[in-house]
Amino acid sequence: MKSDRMNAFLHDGKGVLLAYDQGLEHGPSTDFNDKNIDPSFVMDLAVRGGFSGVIFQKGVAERFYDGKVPLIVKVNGKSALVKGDPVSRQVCSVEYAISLGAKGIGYTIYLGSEHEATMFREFGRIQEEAHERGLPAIAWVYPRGAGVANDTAKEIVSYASRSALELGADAAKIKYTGDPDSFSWAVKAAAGMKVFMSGGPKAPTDEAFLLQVQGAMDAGAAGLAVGRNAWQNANPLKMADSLRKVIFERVRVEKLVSGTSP
Ligand code: FBP
Repeated sequence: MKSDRMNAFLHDGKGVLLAYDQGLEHGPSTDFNDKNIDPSFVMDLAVRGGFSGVIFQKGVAERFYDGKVPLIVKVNGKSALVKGDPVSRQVCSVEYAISLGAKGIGYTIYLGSEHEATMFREFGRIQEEAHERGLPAIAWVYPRGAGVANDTAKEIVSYASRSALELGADAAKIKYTGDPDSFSWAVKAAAGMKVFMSGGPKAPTDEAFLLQVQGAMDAGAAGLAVGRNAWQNANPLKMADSLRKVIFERVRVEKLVSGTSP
């Protein structure tokens, strides 16, 4: 039966994780401003915003992780500069991530890439090592490459969550399909493995983003792993507060927005 390795990141089975590896994945000029380019700003947001986990690459963890929120170290990564079907290779060992304080190991798999076999094999090794050490292996499963036409289609997103299950992940971070109905199929495909909605680029309004999160939760997600929609927000603590209400208390977004939430 499934284990409770994810418990370090969950309250009543739900969690909200703050992701900050975009400096490598996208480059600082794409996503950062004068405030959020400083990893201390995001570490502080993770603590004061009540996040259930924070996600760093090892270099940021080494210098900025303060131990106050459970840590996930992303152990693979790539830049946005390489073209063609993506491959993201290991850049940090499980052992080293643990020495930095990691309570979870993160790994991105580009499902459908011509290099997926490389990432499957590497994730397999990392997942086994993480489990031997009692840590969860969290798979970012992003369908991508020439063979993937629409990475938010129901059949593609459910393929992502199911692949994470089959590959032994304790949780999968997947893109939102756009509505609770179709996302619930991706949750079902995960067969009890925890599913986290991936935040994505900043939504036009706070309400629009919160509605996506609500939709994912209505569909049975365990929570959210968010980066840009949190630390790019003009008032990130208020956004964090709203996310906690939607995820943990299941306050409806309409109530939050009209200011009549309990
Ligand atoms: P966001 O909420 O900012 O989308 O962060 C989630 C995340 O998975 C990050 O961990 C990662 O850096 C980024 O998205 C990758 O985005 P993409 O591959 O879609 O460009």
